[in-house]
Amino acid sequence: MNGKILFSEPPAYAKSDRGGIISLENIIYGLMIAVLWFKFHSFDKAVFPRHVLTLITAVGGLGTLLTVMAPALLIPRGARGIALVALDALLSMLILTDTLYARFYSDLFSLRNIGLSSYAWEIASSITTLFRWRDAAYFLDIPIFAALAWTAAKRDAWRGFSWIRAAAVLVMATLGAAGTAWRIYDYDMNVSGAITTLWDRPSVAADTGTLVYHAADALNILYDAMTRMRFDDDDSKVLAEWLLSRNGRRANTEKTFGAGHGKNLIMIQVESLQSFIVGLKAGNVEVAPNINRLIGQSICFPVVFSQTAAGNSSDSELMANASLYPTSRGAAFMRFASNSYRSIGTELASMGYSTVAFHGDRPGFWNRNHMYPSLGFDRYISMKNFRMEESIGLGLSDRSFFNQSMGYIRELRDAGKPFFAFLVTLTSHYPFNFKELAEQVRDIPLGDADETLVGDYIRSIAYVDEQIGNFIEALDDEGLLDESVVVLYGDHPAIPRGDHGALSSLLGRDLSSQAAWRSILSVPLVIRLPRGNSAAMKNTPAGQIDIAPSVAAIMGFSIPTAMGQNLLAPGIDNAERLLVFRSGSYIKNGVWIEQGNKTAFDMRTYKETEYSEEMARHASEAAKQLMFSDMLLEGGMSGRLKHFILRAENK
Ligand code: GP9
Ligand code: MN
Repeated sequence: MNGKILFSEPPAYAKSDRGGIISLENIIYGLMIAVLWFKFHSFDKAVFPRHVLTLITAVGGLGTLLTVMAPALLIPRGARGIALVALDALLSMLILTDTLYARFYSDLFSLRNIGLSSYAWEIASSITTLFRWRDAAYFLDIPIFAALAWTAAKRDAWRGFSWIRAAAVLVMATLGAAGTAWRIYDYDMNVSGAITTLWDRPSVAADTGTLVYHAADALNILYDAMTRMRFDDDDSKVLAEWLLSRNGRRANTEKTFGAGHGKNLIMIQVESLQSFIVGLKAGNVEVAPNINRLIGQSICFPVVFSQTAAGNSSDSELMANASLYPTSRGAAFMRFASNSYRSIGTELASMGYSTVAFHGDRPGFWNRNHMYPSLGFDRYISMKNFRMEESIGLGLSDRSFFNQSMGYIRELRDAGKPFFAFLVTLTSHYPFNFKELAEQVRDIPLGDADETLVGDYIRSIAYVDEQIGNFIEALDDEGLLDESVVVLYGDHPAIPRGDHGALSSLLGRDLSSQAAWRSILSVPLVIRLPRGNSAAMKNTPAGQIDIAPSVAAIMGFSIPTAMGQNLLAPGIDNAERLLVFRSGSYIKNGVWIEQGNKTAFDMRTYKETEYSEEMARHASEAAKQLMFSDMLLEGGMSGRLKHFILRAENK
C-alpha cells in the first residue's frame, strides 16, 4: 500500500459532499432528528391534551434524541446510513407501540415490561382493531431517509473517523444528556418521587414529553441493574432457614385457623382510611356507621401501622397480598412485576379458587396490569372493563365501583367455584374535595374542621363508608356474606402533618408533637368470619405486613415467604416484636425508634426518650428483615432461592 493512494485527495464529487458543516451527511442527520422530534411532539399533542411545548420540554426531547442518535455517527461509514435509518425505524416503532398502549390501556409502554407477555399478547391479538391507517404516517419518512442514505453512500458522502468527529459526537451526546437531565431534575423537584416510581406513566409523559419519559424509564432500569443486590447460595440458604424458623413458630393451633377454608375471600383495600375513623363521631354523628357495624361482627385490629413507602397504595397491596416490605427504591409494583410471588392469590388459585382484582383506575396505574397476574390474579377488572358511568377524581366513583363489582361477584358465585375478590377503592383519595363528591356527601357537623382538608377527608370517608354499607348489604342479600371471609383495611394515612391543627380539634387531642402525630399513622384491619364468628377487638399494635399471613391462616394455609406474622397465632407478643418501616425505623415495646436521626418516642407518654445501645442492636435486626425482603424481591423467587425455600418449607 503506498502513501500516495492513502493520502491522495478524494475525487472532486466526493469532496464537495463530505466537506463543511452543510454536508449531505449532516443534512440527513439534522433532518432525521428534527423529524423524529416532530413525530414525538405530535404524539404528545394528540394523546395528552395538557401537554404544552415550552423551552424545557423542547430541550428535554431534543436532548434525549441527541443522546441516542449521536453515537451512531461513530459507526463505520459503510454501515452508518443503515444504522441511522434503523434507529429512525426503531424510535418510530416505539411511538407506534405507545400509540397502541395508549388506545388499549390508556397507558404508555415501559421497557421494564418487555417479556411480561400476557398483556403484550392482548395488544398483539387486537392489533387490527387498535391500528388506524393514519398511524402509518409515523413511518412515511423512513423510505425517504433510506433513499437519502443510499444517495449519500453512492456519493461517498459518509465521513470517516477523525478525532474531531469523535469530539463533536461527545459534545452532542453530553449536551443532549444535560438537556434530558435538566428536564428530569426539574420535574422531580416539582413532583417528588414521580420519576423514580413512574407510578403514572402518562402523567409523567404529559408533563415532560414522551421522549423524556422513556429516557427516565431507561435510566431507572439501568440504575436498578447497577445497584441490584447480589447474593449467593449461602445467602439464599440463610434466608430460607430464617423464613422456616418463623413459620415453625406459627403453631396454627388457634381456633380461627382454617375458619374460612373453602369459603370465598372478599378483601377490600380502602383508600386513605385511617384508624381514628373507627368509632369517630362529629357533633354526635357517626362518620363511618357501616364500617363500625362491620367491626362489631369482626376481629378488628384498630392499630395497624402503615408501612408503605414510595409505592403508596401499591405497597399496601403488596403487603396485604404477599407480606413483603416495599422496595428500597422506587415501587415494587413497577420494578418486580415479573417475579413469581407466593401470595394469597397464588395459594388460593392453586387450591382451585377464581382470583379477581377490581379497581376503577386505568389498568397501568401502579403497573397493576402487570403485577396482578404475578400476585396470582386470573383477572383484573379495571376502568377498561367497568362502564365509566360516574367518574370522581382519579377514576370510577366508589358507588359505581361497588355496584358493578357486585355484578361480577354474582357471576363468580354462579360459576360454582370459590373465589377471591380483591377490591381497591379510589374515591376517598387526596385532596378529598372532588366536585362530584361534594354533591353526594352527607351533612356532618364538623365544627372548626369544616372548610378544611380534614373536613373534606371526613366527608369523603363518610361517602366510601356508605358505599361499603351498600356492598355488605348486597353480599348479605345474595347469601354471600356468611359464605365468605370479608377483610377490610386502610391503605395508608393521607392527612399531611401540616393539617394537625384541624385534626386535633376534631379528635379533641393535641397532635402537635412528633410522637402524638405518629400515633395516628395507623389504619384499621377488619376481618369478618362467616356469621361474625370470633368477633373481638384486638388492641395490640400490628403492621400491614401482617395482613397477608393473618388472612392466609384464616383461609387455612401459610405463605412461606411472608415477612409478617399471623396476628391470631397464640403466643405472638405484638408489643415485644419489631414493627419495621422501610426507612429502617421501627416500633418496639410501645417506643417508636426513628433510625435516621437516632431519636426515640414513647408512644404512651408522647415524650422523647433516650436512644440506647439496645435500640441500635434492634435496628440491625430491623435492617436484616428489610434485607431479607429485598432478597425475595430482587431474587424474584427464582432458581436456587426458590429451591431452598421449597426445601425448607417441606422439611
Ligand atoms: C391509584 C390509586 C391511588 O390507582 O390507587 O394511589 P395512591 O396515590 O394512593 O398511591
Ligand atoms: Mn392510596
